[in-house]
Amino acid sequence: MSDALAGLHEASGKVREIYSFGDTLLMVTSDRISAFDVIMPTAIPDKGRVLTGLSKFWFDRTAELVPNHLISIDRSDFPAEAAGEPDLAGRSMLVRRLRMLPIECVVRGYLAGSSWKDYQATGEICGHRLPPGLRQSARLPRPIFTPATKAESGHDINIAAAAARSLVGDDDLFDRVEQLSIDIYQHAAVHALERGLIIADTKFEFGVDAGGELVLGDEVLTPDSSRFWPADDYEPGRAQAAFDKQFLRDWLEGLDWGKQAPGPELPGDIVAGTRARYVDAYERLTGEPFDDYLRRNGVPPP
Ligand code: Q0N
Repeated sequence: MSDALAGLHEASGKVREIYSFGDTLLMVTSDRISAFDVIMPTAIPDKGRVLTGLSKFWFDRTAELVPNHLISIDRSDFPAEAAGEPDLAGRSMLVRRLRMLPIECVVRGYLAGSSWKDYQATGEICGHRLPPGLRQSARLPRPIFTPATKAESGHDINIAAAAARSLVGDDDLFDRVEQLSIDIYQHAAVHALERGLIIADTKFEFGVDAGGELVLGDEVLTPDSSRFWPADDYEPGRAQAAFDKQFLRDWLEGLDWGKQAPGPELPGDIVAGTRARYVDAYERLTGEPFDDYLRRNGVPPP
């Protein structure tokens, strides 16, 4: 963290830091990476910039569906304390402070992760009855909304629609959040598939602004908030390789490591290969060379 921001720190996530400037927040995304729920001791250069660039791309593309909290990723728009910090270039979003809804708005288009387990056990996911005979990783007949809350540990806990509704506390607001989540996912999933990526599922967070308007917050449709699968090796009936982390996970699986912190230092080829996959996701989804993003945002060449 830079000294200029030290007194403004508001919250830390596994990967992100939030600094407070009154009515606005600065969300800074690091290059940290987790695998099997453990933060690795070695960073992936530019990962935070890829996530920030993708959020910016999707905020612009979904603004016609819902207003969002992003003010700017341009350092010249940041408060004075932050504007001169070269480390923030390309990895920081100045956003409006919202009153966040206390649910994670998960949308699933495919049968992966916990939803595959739930479906096998009950034929349902989060109260959505699904047709019998679906295979692992199958595309669902339509995307479903499966809200969750965050446990103290940081783990997500799926909750029933009724519980999510009462947490939100306003039936009309809940209905809007559900429909918007599905609409944003649909819009993005169509775009991604045209560029060779399946968005299997994703998580949104919404808030309400000072004027009472519903606003999309957090990061959106990044590899950290979504499961991206390469469309060209998609095959239902088995688990799919994660576009961004599979290379790292495969390497970790070959080690004698108990999946408990601390994780192992990552070798150069694993770092470079993983970085290349994040950059590839950026370039596929946005159609823009990642170097252009770096230059446009004042990131000095290495
Ligand atoms: C905020 N988080 C992530 C909700 C909080 N625009 C904003 N204004 C105020 N606070 C936040 C944002 C944003 N984005 C978001 N923390 C603070 C944590 N979530 C976890 C789920 O509940």
